[in-house]
Amino acid sequence: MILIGRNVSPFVRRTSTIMNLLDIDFEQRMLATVDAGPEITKFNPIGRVPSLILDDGKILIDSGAIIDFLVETYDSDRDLLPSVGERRRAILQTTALAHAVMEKGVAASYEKTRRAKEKICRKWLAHLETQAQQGLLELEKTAASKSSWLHGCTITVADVTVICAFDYIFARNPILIEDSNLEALASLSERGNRIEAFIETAPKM
Ligand SMILES: N[C@@H](CCC(=O)N[C@@H](CS)C(=O)NCC(=O)O)C(=O)O
Repeated sequence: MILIGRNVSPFVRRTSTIMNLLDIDFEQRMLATVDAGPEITKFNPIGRVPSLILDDGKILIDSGAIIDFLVETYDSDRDLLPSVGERRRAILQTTALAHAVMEKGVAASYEKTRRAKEKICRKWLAHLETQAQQGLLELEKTAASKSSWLHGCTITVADVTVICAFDYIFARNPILIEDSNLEALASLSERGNRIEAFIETAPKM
């Protein structure tokens, strides 16, 4: 299988980390949306990453759809995401919130880096940053109320997504983390980043 995209993208990183946790053998093509648009568009008409090229040539797009396939195919015990029930819903809710933090963090980063300086809309940027920060504060409450991983004593898709979201914001917009008191998230990230699956995907920002 071939994963398209670099781990500086939190969406790509959550996908590659899950592939590592599931011991999947894969090649990763480190294409960046900023300078490899036409190449990336071959695998996703919208030109976004990640995409996953399967061994039979089929292509999956969007981290959520890719992870759904990976868990269904390679996680026979459904350790990363149960197939039914209340715990599944709780994991998906935490994952959705962390995914939204990623979206707002990436949008804020694009506002700053992909526009001419005089065209940056400060009000919109502040709005995006507030949204990312509110999401992190809510995730902090979840993390602070748990003694182990976010949804039980084993790591799940929620932990992976939260850690990738936290690390992305910390790298791109550290003031959002420093301004909040996110000790439980910081300690979750520290714990995750000691695992080989995360060490291998740590982005070089
Ligand atoms: N919902 C998608 C979001 C993917 C996404 O927005 N990726 C960014 C990279 S961080 C991208 O490709 N941006 C380029 C663009 O939107 O033009 C997912 O979860 O995979």
